[in-house]
Amino acid sequence: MRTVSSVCCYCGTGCGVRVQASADRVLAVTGDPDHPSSQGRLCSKGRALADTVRRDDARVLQAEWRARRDAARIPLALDDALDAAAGRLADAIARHGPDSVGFYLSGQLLTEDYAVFNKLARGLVGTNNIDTNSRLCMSSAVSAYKKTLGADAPPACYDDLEAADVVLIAGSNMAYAHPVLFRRLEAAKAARPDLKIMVIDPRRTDTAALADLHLPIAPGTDVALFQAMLHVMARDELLDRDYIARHTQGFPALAARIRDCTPRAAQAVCGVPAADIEQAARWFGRAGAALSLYTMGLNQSSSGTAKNAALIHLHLATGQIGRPGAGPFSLTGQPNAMGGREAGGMATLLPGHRDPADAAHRAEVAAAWGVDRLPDKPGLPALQMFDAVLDGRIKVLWIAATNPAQSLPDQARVRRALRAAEFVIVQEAYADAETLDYADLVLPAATWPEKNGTVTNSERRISRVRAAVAPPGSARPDWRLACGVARRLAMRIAPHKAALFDYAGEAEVFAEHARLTAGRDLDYSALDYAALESGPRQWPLRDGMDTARLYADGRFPTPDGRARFVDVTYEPVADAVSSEFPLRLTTGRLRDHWHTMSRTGLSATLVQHVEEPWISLHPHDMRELALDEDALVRVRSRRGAIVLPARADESLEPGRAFLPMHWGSGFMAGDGVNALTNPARDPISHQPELKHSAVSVAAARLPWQAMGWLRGDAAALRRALRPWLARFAYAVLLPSALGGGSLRLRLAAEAAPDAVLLQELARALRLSRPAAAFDDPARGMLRRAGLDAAGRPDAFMLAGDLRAQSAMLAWADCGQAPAGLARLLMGRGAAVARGRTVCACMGVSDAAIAAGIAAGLDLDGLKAQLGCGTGCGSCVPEIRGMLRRRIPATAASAGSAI
Ligand SMILES: Nc1nc2c(c(=O)[nH]1)N[C@H]1C(S)=C(S)[C@@H](COP(=O)(O)OP(=O)(O)OC[C@H]3O[C@@H](n4cnc5c(=O)[nH]c(N)nc54)[C@H](O)[C@@H]3O)O[C@H]1N2
Ligand SMILES: Nc1nc2c(c(=O)[nH]1)N[C@H]1C(S)=C(S)[C@@H](COP(=O)(O)OP(=O)(O)OC[C@H]3O[C@@H](n4cnc5c(=O)[nH]c(N)nc54)[C@H](O)[C@@H]3O)O[C@H]1N2
Ligand code: SF4
Ligand SMILES: [Mo]
Repeated sequence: MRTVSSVCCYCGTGCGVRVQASADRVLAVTGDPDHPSSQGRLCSKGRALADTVRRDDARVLQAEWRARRDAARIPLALDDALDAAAGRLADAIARHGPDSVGFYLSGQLLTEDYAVFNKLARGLVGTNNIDTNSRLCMSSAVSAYKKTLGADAPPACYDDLEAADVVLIAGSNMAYAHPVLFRRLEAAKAARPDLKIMVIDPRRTDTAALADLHLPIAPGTDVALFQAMLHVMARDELLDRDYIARHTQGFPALAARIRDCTPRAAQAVCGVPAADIEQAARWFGRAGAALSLYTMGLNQSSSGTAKNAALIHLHLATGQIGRPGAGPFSLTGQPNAMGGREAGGMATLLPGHRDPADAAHRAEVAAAWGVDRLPDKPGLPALQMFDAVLDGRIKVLWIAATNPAQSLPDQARVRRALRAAEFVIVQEAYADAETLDYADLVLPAATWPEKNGTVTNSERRISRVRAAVAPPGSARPDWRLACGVARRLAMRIAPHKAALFDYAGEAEVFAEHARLTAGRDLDYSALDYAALESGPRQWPLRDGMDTARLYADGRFPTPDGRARFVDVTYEPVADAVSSEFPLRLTTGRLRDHWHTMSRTGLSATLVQHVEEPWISLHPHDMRELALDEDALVRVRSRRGAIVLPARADESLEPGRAFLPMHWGSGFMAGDGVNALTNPARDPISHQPELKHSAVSVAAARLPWQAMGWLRGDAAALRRALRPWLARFAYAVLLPSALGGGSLRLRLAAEAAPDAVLLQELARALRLSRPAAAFDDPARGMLRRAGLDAAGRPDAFMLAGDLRAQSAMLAWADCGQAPAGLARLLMGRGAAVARGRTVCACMGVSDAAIAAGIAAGLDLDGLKAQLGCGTGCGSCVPEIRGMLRRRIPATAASAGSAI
């Protein structure tokens, strides 16, 4: 057994982990007390990492390809697959030129992966068509940092959470998305109750629950709010005129612009009381140290760059930057979106924070790589790349470590593009990612914890990622797959370049990349793997020393050393609400799921927090639409529709709706959440407006309903049952912890399926010969339960009549087969309320917590008696919410989960 130090592969907090492993098994993952960014803390996702490590069929274990689109894919030796990829690329380049190739990569790649892909795309293929899912994530933050501060560098660090006396959280639900940082903020607030926290979010999230002031802003209107705050600060003389004069430029134009941006005017746009805007401005303007933390509520917007800039302006205008506790701190989403920005892993960037439009920058990179020149034609950002695939400009698309058939907006269009491409290469680690449906060639990728490399977290800290086990099957690290194709492609199109991809290992790739940062704002050219052995390092390195905070001297990386105010104006969201689409839908994250769930969906612990997708609506809208709790609804936007249950949620304002981003076509009928979302994008960052779509919600009349449950490995069962999703108007496959690991299935249709289809369904659910049955196929009813050889619950189905649902779920879970199974199936058993897990670490349900609250326990009492909240602490905000509301268990399941 050995232990390696590495980093959690989920969010940009970048917590350090220790991985205990035997030859080919990860035994345990714990927090690394020596990691300076996290000091041993992990959230529920980090603690469940070991559960998601798979080496079986849940993984892509070998390469596959298909000769024709209508053929099934067949396994292929890895060498042949790399040859095939090189052959298709060479062919496209020869026939249509280098820009007929596109690379769509991911903020979850390691810096070494980006470095090699970048050299392959720009240095060998000769195209700038290389972009990543960071386009959906961080690109507005990048654009705004560059426009205002002169370089793409978050100026603050995590220690500023404790040093600040005002924290402004905008468009971030860090209680869910950056839980370990939120833990620090909670602790800071507990230690110093006068620390002021403000949250700007259309929803009253668990993050907002910690705030002294919550501004439930109308989606998309942040610029108006920030400009009004600046207006108040100017009016009340809270600006740092001296800082503005000495360290910035462009303020007069902005000052003129905001003269009319009164809080009253902003109230009309943002739906936030003017008095609260005044309050927020005064707190910020009078703060000793003001820190802002912001993420997708600002970035994922058709005015994302303007939103970011308008917030940064508040800091520049008050001199709240470059000091402990002060600064505009954009939190990174993915674990290595920062590394991607450093390595130039986007169409609009080159390595070392360089610009592909700058000839000198191109020449520097070309020289470092040993190639003559880099292409000067601008590359296509993500959405435009898919447009180019659709209209035939791009023939070969290579996708790695991202799942665009779920995560890109306007899925109908994305899927048309994937079908239209001549050749799609998908480099994937997990076997059930939706995008694999469109792959002509599958390359088997190694994943965490099988990869070596580096990542950079939100506070500019570079950590080593270390492999704990070897990859299973033919899977290989992403950079190696890229090198394998690159060498073969070079032999076909430019043999002298083949040697450019002969790296001895990750250390050599990193060294080449790090050299490219020399003399740049992020300079870490002094680093190599040996230097990183002593622990993570925070760029830029000056005289060999880390830098915790940037711009302490008020000098910015612009030609004149001054930061810029940019003249921004409020622009409304792209998708206007109308009588046909009257509701404002926003989308976002849940605490225990990661994106498209290819990994978190495999953990029996993590799937328990929120077991299924639903749309949240304000109770008033539920009444207006005459919807009962959990009624199935059809949600429509101008681009698509999905069917799912609706639930009342007091954390929303009337007229607004929320959907989690996690469920796609691999889990539900239809194209998933992004069937609805809008591809409209910010003109500067090209980031799409994933946070706002105008939608309508109406009851879906689907009277025939069914549910099923099967014990076993949820991933394998899901693969077997996935074809059923397409056969019903509403269908979901839900990995479940019930009975120690299982899959649930929910279906609904306008009319009962015929008897043949029902029997087929029963067979798929292992219920052809059930232990107990209560059938009436003519009326579409089949109620059955089966036992395994040991007499334990194995499967059940309730088709056409769901009355027995909660009794059967309890039966499935408790593992006993009562004599009266048939009675239970008929719905004559006692209904058992099943709790929802709130505390994932200790397995404590909402029912148990509600009972504790009813018995008079406070937070400490609940922790002591039930153990909840004593593990990673990710559930504490939710428990606090329950305490505040003193809500009963069933209502808690409905309301507080998102
Ligand atoms: N549990 C979990 N954590 C994650 C991830 C995950 O998948 N799961 N993913 C990681 C990644 S890649 C990212 S990018 C981050 C994202 O982290 P966050 O940005 O914190 O997460 P989201 O839930 O997408 O959105 C944040 C909030 O923006 C609000 N919002 C919507 N529209 C607006 C608006 O117009 N203005 C304002 N001010 N707010 C608005 C939403 O109501 C939501 O609460 O999370 C990272 N961490
Ligand atoms: N509606 C809506 N949509 C959104 C968002 C939203 O807020 N709302 N947020 C957007 C944001 S911020 C983001 S970051 C994206 C995320 O969207 P995606 O990037 O599509 O989401 P993931 O599920 O993380 O996809 C990563 C894929 O890589 C695979 N994988 C894991 N490890 C490895 C590896 O080491 N190598 C390789 N080659 N593959 C690996 C995983 O199995 C998975 O299929 O979603 C965006 N889409
Ligand atoms: S906060 Fe959680 S998900 Fe993010 S890096 Fe830390 S342990 Fe991983
Ligand atoms: Mo993201």
